Amino acid sequence: MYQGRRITVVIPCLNEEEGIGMVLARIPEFVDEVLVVDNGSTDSTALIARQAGARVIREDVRGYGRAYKTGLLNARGDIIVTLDGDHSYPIDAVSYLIEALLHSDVGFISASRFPVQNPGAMAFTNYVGNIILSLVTSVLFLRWIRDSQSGMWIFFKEALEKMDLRSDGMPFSEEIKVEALLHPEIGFKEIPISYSNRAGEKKLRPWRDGWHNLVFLFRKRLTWRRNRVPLRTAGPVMVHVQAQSRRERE
Ligand SMILES: Nc1nc2c(ncn2[C@@H]2O[C@H](COP(=O)(O)OP(=O)(O)O)[C@@H](O)[C@H]2O)c(=O)[nH]1
Ligand SMILES: [Mg+2]
Repeated sequence: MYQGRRITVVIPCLNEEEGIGMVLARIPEFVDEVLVVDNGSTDSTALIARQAGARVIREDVRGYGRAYKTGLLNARGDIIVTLDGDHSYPIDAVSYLIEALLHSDVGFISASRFPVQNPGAMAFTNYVGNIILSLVTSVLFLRWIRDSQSGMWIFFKEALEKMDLRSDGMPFSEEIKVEALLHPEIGFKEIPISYSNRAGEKKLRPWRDGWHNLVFLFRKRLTWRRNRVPLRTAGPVMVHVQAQSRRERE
């Protein structure tokens, strides 16, 4: 519990046995629930996570977005914090970022890895790719975003009811930010964090994933419908309206 709010940390993991133990050991005491979504790992990620006290949820269908969808559906907290299982995001910043969320007027905070504080932590190809994808996102959706690919987010769970999240793959990261950015009732803000070298082997394939993420942004822009949910409507009604409009679209 943090100031009367239940906190859930969601971590998608695909073979992260080298990092997950270090991540879980540093999760603050006030976190109520830690969900590790094991995306079909063939190493001891699940075992290490269970031993460290996390709830492990198995999701056999591969994909970063798919793992997140499963984790978020199972999250019971009022506030959700996400990060990678590779020990690259600053766990020590969790309390500070929750404070920032509670004291801001937005429902979604993304932890920005820019400006880069530790140049060795991000390969040059990834750096350039991140800049291009963030610029394209900013131009397409007419909102400034510095790090569209960050995997660390802090948000009120109720924001999920207002989102239309479709990607099962790496574009999920940019998609959730675009949904928060554009929804007038959520609100979006970025706060810089320090980012470190990942432990274990990289899962991201820069060229392939970069290209998919770029194409996804254009498709998202073309299918985006403004005000598809009415403003100032209560949660359950909103879900209903959103479900209707989604059916209309199909
Ligand atoms: N790329 C990828 N990552 C996954 C998948 N399922 C879970 N993950 C986890 O998602 C996080 C992000 O992947 P990572 O390689 O660290 O990407 P990067 O941080 O963008 O370089 C890691 O904790 C992965 O273990 C998947 O199918 N693909
Ligand atoms: Mg990572």
